[in-house]
Amino acid sequence: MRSWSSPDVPVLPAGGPVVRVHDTATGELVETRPEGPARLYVCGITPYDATHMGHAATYVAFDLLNRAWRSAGHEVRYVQNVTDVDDPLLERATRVGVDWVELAERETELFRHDMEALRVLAPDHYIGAVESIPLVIDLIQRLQEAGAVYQVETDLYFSVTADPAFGDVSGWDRETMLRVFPDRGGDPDRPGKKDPLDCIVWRGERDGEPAWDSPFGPGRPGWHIECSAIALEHLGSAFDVQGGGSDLVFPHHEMSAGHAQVASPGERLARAYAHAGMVAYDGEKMSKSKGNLVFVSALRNSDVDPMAIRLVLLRHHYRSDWEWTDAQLWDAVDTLDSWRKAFSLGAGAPSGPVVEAVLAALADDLDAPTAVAAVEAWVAATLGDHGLADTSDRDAAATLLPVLDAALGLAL
Ligand code: 5CA
Ligand code: ZN
Repeated sequence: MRSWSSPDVPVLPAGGPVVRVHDTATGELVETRPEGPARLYVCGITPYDATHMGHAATYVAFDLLNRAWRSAGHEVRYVQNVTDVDDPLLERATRVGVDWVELAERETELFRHDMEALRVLAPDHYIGAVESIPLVIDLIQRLQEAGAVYQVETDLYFSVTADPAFGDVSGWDRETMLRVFPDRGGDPDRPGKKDPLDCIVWRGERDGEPAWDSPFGPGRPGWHIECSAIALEHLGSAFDVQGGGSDLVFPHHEMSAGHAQVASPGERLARAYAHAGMVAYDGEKMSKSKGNLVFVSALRNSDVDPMAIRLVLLRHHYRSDWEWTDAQLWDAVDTLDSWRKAFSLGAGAPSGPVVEAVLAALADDLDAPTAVAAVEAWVAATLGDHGLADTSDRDAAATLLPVLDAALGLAL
């Protein structure tokens, strides 16, 4: 499917440091050591509603990783999916009386515009679930050959016990898995299942639902296998980072990793699993199902500077859970005003240490708040807290602006 247009990224003269990210599977910061291009898979939207600030925060987080790798001199191969057929999308389409294909296309198009406005670099491969059905079928057949698939009525399930490493991505115990599973698309109580945690890989056709032919009868892909199949096809196994929000740790990333590992024993899906914190609004996780949403497109339509939205997101560490408030947006608008004023002077406080601090912070588990604080300190010194501006660096703006653009995605 069509991706969106990437903004140009200025090429920085000095190479940035080695990039470290927090890996959920080990609970540790790990150094990424890409062999050839750095390979990144980030779970994409289920397009039944517009992009909210939670989505935006997650995609901006992994955009920082993409940018940090580029700053470190790596090429990046970036893949993202679109879950363009799944239960929530079909339910919403039925409820509002629109064709599910139309709904998915409309919301995906809105998402592309939101990503462009926020200067999120586009994936090289932007792949829908529907167009990946042949890949899903192949992967299910490999799982069948490994004896990891069984049938319940017209549905096919993946046996989690077939994966000796099951549980390694989340590190969760069985009790926690069982508690969370039903809220995240699982069906632990379905009669006929071998293990309550087994997940659907092929859902047989139901009345009124779309279905595609397959060797297992008409139906559609399960959710987790969609991401395994797309990632393996476009990145291969043991790619550098799989990313998504922390609500995907279990079951989604656990199961996707399980499918890949059982299909190719001894190989892991990703080397690191990175997760962004949840953005809340009005006291609860922002979610399409709860409806407590702040949409990127609504702010864009009211002429809010998308760079101010991006700055609000950057001021929170990607791994923290936080709550969106409008006050943070107005504060970011004011901050950008002062930044633009400082940069319009051309000269300013010494820029070298700021460049270093920004690149070091982002390479250190995408620490955007520390990077932003370094810029704020430079702006304060340049504008002069007490009217005594420090303008000792004649080329400060010319040095810093491309770094803000390349590393933070902020074009002023
Ligand atoms: N299509 C699947 C992934 S394959 C999906 O989870 N779609 S989604 O539209 O529900 O979410 C898209 C991305 O936004 C996921 O990475 C999800 O973890 C993240 N996300 C959803 N809600 C929030 C939130 N409130 N805060 C931060 N990230 C969120
Ligand atoms: Zn996914």
